[in-house]
Amino acid sequence: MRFLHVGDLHLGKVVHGFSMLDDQRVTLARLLDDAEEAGVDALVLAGDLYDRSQPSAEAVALLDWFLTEASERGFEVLAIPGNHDSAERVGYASTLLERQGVHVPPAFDGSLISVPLEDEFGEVRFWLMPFLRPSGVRPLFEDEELGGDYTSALRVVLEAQEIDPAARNVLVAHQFAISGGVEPERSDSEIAIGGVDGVDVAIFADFDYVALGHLHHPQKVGRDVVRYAGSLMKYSFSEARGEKSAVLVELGEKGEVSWSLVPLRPPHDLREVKGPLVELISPETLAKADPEDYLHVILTDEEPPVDALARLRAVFPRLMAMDVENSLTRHQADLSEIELCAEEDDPLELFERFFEEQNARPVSREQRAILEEVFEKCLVAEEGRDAR
Ligand SMILES: [Mn+2]
Repeated sequence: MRFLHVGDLHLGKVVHGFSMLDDQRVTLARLLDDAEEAGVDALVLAGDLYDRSQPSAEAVALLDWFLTEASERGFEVLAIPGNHDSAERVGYASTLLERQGVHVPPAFDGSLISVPLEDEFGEVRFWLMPFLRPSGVRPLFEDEELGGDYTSALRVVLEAQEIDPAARNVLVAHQFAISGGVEPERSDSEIAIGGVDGVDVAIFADFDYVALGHLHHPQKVGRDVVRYAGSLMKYSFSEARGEKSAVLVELGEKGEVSWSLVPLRPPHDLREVKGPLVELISPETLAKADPEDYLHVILTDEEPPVDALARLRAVFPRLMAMDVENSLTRHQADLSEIELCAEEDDPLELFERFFEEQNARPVSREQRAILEEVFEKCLVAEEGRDAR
């Protein structure tokens, strides 16, 4: 049995004003080709299918296309809603979809649906656990004394299912998994659930493979076969370094699990570049990496040209953000320590001190002349008003 485990799709996501829809479609199309080439039996989608609980019509159309295409190529699809999804909306028509080999759980009522798939060694059960919060579990298990922690809530849910530990079982879940108190690596495009959201992977001991969604950086948690596939694409600058992948999992007889990473192939990368403007837009630099990529530019010029943004946009059509990092910005980091006392000081002197704190240099003689003139005019105007 071979399946491809894919993490957070976030269809319809907008990153720094850029819709990811077109790139998501291309990435998914390439993924389907890779799945076909690898000869997989199933696609596992571990939650956050959409970026929002009320996705746009375009995002819905994209998932529609993807599921139809996957089904037409003969893949079984096992999908769960994540914390970004509305479980009810994602579960729409799930009974009908099941007949086409697309398995999505209906709204959670205390029992998990499990999908049996067959191979030469017998049956593999895929357990589909939608994203759960303790508050959603407690009312369904009133005999248990459940607190607010995720581990106990999910343990109760799993213990209530008839899972045969001697058979082959795969869990699909969308939670914040931790192992022995060690927290995995996070990214900025995830939304922290907050509080005691960690789920100890010890409660997943009966599963031969745990296909996780929620964290956007591909990684294992504890056992090698408890994995986050990571997100479909890079959705924040904190993900610029590192690559995205899906996990190709192969199950043999009970106890035999192997896996490898299948790199995802988005049409444009998301990168961070840093340096002086002239260097960043020089032909040499532009030849080294695709200027059509999504970019976060960090300018290091001491005095960035006023038209820097326009010049960057002229060569980088997918410029997402521009920041400046120089002696001035470094200095401003500790500006909060300035103490200015407006009561006692001469306004001009006060301004000079402020200028120096902010710019890390005193006002020049020319600037001082201009300041004197401006302050003089202000004072005259104010006295005039007072006299009236
Ligand atoms: Mn996510």
